[in-house]
Amino acid sequence: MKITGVELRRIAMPLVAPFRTSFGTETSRDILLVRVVTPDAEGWGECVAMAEPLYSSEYTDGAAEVIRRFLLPALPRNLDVHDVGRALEPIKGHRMAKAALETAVLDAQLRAAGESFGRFLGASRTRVPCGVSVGIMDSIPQLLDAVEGYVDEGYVRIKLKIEPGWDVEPVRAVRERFGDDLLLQVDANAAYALTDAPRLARLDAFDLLLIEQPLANDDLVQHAKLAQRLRTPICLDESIESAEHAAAAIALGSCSIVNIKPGRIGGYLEARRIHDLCRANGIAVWCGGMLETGLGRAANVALAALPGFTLPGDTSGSRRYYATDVTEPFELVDGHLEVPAGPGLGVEPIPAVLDEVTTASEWITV
Ligand code: NPQ
Ligand code: MG
Repeated sequence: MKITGVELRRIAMPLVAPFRTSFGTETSRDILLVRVVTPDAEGWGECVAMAEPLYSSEYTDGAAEVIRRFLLPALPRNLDVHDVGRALEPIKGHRMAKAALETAVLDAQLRAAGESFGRFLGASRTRVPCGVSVGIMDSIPQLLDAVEGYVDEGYVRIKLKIEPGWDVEPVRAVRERFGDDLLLQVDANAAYALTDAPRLARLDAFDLLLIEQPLANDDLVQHAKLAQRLRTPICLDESIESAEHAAAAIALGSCSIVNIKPGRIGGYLEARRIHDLCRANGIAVWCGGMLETGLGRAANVALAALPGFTLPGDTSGSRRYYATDVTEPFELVDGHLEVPAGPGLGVEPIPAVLDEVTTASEWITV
């Protein structure tokens, strides 16, 4: 496949409500979209980097810069998506930028071949059960109202964002209000230290599916120590940036579950490798989310349909985050999203919506 050119497009997507985590409050997403154009087809990749480097070291402006200055010049003239990872390997890090570019190449290649993401990746289901991530709120009554709304919409699993000062009480309140059958988990986004183990052990009383990323990103050894002191399974998110990190975490006993976010680990091919590795080692995986539009969501839903994804993901419906999505909205049916079956991502940006949210566009001839 030969790439003629690439568009870097920036869109501004206001969130339906502020989303507060232990690293900050987001009210709007500033998203970089990569459009790869070939003679036969074009493909889209959504970069999951945030405007500021708060979740990871990457950020939107930096991702655009590394794509235009280093990644595009490193791509071979004639390429297959399987060559992209190796071609980009000399450039260190910048996995979210690499993932966006590789995904756009993959989408173009699959659209040209008439094959869907799900089929290419090895999906074993036509729909996936969906969970929702619920931000930190100002009060427990406000949290209970939010959770009730999501339960009523059909979400099959609730994830509560936690931080020191917002952990045991909100979890207890949700468990008491919605009962023992609710699938419930928490995500700390690295807000705790190993010295908080006694506090985190109090969460053991609430029968959580998992606690996600309690400690710092680079602390696999401390996560292994924490795992010895908790009954609640530890799931890693930020710590796992590659299949090698996943292998190290498994060997050390740092986690028993992995959150797979293709952006964080450099793309869907690496995501499939981590899926395969975890499956072979009896480690459950689930698909994380980064407040994607319908473009990123389509690919995530396809990935979440692989057989090793045995826990519901943060693959929420479009309206969880956006009043108007850039594609046809993803809508929950009976707590599930359907895996798109059309070529490539199986969804298209709606031109009028895309133009309305676009803040900048740059065409690069390759
Ligand atoms: C997580 N996602 O699992 C992330 C964190 C996160 C759905 O909880 C803008 C862009 C805001 C990316 C807020 C969910 C974000 C973001 C939170 C990612 O850790
Ligand atoms: Mg997380």
